[in-house]
Amino acid sequence: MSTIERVEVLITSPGRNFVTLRVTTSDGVTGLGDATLNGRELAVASYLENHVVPLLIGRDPARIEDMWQYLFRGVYWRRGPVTMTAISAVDTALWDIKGKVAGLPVYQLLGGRSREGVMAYGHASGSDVEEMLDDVARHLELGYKAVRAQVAVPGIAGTYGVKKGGAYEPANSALPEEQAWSTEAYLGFAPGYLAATRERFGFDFHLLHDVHHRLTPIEAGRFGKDVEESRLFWMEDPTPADSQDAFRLIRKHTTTPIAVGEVLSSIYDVQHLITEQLIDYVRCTVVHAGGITHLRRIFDLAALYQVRSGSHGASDLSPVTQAAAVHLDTAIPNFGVQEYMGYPEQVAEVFHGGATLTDGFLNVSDEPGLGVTYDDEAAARFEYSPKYLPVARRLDGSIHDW
Ligand code: GCO
Ligand code: MG
Repeated sequence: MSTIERVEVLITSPGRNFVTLRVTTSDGVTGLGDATLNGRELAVASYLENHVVPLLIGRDPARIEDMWQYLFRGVYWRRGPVTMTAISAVDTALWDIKGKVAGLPVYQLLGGRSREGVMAYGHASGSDVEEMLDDVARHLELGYKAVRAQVAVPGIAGTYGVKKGGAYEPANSALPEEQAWSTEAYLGFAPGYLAATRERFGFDFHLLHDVHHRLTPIEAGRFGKDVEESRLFWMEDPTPADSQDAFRLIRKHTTTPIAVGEVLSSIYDVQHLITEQLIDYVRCTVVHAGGITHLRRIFDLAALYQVRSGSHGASDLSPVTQAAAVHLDTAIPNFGVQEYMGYPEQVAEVFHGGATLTDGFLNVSDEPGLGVTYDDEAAARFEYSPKYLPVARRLDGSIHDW
């Protein structure tokens, strides 16, 4: 029997921080898993190094489900983003190994192809409406069929989702940047620019918008109602999902579809959202929601309730996660859309291969496993430095959800 012989926790920063787990078997097969938790990278690295790696050595890499149960139930302290990201990394690496051993791409192990390509949505943003509209035009020219639109709220410094310079990178400083927030200003402004986007470009593409947990349920109900004529593909994270019940109130007021899940890490966090049909898209990801094994379970539950997938795919999720996500998206029946932001240029020096975008659709190659390799020499050139996500304060100085 082949056993797990070596497990390495690799940290690099090619334009942004990434933690990667590499598992090597006694037969010399290696598998990669992403273990990046933005702004909390070393917590996961330490959890892996001190509490997970010693448990893996000598075990059978083929027993993916058993390993998942062992790491989830065996820990006693259940769930939570640090634990679930660590489990994800192990799970993803074992799927990569299984694919290589079988000589098959991971999507084949998951049941094979359900679609020819995975529709991606890109990020259009601007410091004002004109800039955002130009960015939407650029995305449509690039072939995107789905575009997310975000504009800085006038008079409010540092809105989430808006690029500064080349790319959008919210984890931008050694200590958290403090950004301002005004719900009134946002609610008075955002519906107008979404309408302007439809006015200029019509309805022949999918338009998305991220509320980023900023509203109360009743405010979200009003927002959803105000944007109904813009026929959004979804409004994302209209309110924090700490209370799944809160979404009932939003549903009473609007038919705008709802997407939730990027900060959630287990099936229990989305159980009622799904079974009560309080959302339309579940946005959990491979890296933060327990790997391919657990995300498949979430998507299968969602399929029973006509909820589709819409995995988080920001640039703080490594190309290993993107590839794993596209393998899963390719195979599941209830795929919705996949977020795709792209990466800083240097990322391709460290991570080779992975998902490729053509005419708005992502695909993975037929290489065995996930189809991503890690370049140690390149990785060594990019040293880790701590970077935090911002925090938000209301205009009176009190903390708001970022
Ligand atoms: C998204 C997200 C991101 C997050 C980021 C945090 O929809 O892509 O909201 O932009 O803010 O991933 O690490
Ligand atoms: Mg989001």
